[in-house]
Amino acid sequence: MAGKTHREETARVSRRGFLQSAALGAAGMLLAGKLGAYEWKTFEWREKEEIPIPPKEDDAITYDREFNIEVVTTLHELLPGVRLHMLTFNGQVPGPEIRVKEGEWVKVNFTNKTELLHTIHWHGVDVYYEHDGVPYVTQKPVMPGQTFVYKFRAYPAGTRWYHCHFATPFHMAHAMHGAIIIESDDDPIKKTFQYSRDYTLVLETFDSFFLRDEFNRMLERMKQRIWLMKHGKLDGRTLAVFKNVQEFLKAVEEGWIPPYLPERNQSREGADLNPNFFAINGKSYPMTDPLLIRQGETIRVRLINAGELIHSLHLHGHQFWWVAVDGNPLPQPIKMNTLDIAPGQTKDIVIEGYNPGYWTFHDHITTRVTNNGIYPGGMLTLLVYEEMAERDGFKPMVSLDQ
Ligand SMILES: [Cu+2]
Repeated sequence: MAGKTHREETARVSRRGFLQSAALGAAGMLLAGKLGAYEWKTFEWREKEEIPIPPKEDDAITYDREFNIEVVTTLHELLPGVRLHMLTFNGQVPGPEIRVKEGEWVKVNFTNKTELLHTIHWHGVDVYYEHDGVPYVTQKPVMPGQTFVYKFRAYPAGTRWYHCHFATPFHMAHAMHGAIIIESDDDPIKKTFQYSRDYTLVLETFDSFFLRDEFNRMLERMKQRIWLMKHGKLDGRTLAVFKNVQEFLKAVEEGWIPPYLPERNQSREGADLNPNFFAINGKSYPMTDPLLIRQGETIRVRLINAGELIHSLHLHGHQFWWVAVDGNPLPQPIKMNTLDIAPGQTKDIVIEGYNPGYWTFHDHITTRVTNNGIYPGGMLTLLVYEEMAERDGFKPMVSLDQ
């Protein structure tokens, strides 16, 4: 054991204790108190508390938290030499992480600084329906230059997210997304695992060809719109909003032409998305940030699939605990090493630091660990043991001349 620190030796012994406890079954629970040997139990479901329906507008409400979010066009660097024009929130990829406490009243001033229409949808948050961000259905789209104020009570606790809900492929292909983490003092995951670090990984897909083509098309449409406005051919009906189905049908009967009708000679614009770049928090490997852990430490990792594809995330050298889906704690934690996550979903995992090293954590669908087709890249990061990184002088890419 020469060269091992007391800390490492302690962790090794506790690891043995963990293995013994596994072998002893229920009796082994008496050895609890060390890494991995916490009590295995079903999460206690919280009593259903009375949640007031958020009022539409109420001067009596004091807002606990206020945020400003702007949609802007950003030249974002995924990797050295790979810079893509994207629509972003506050110029960041992903947008700013909003962290609030469950029950807090939140106000978000959302300003559209682009020539397109946008909204924000609070994905997985129980908001009043007029603040849900579905354009033409529950709210008018936020027009260029306009500000819309979203107001909601943060509920329920968990890993949730927000994104633009102006759901054309063009908007979905961009980076108009971010995490909203609603914290709770009653969080069963925190209580059970006592983790010391809390990571958020937003999983993203980008089609560089699609983005470029769509931006060019947008500029073309802007030219057309300016021409139409100059010639008085752009009126209110072009961007019509109807209050209900009856009103919509009446307008069609009276000769209003729905904008989605295909023209006779129209070719298909906006082919299917075929992402060639895959990112974690706005960066592709090797520029992805590593997950740092220490031997004996427990960390929580919140995964948010903001892209268009299903991912199959695999961690090397460890079994982790899957603890929550869509922000909500599972009835009990599940031990695994490969976790699938569908578009729109969030999943939380807990990793215990029991196997020092540099371990990859990546999408097991191998076309996603590439940058424009070249391996290694894309949706890949490392679980890095900090004490080793400090000793070695951490480099994210492995040196081949060892
Ligand atoms: Cu949008």
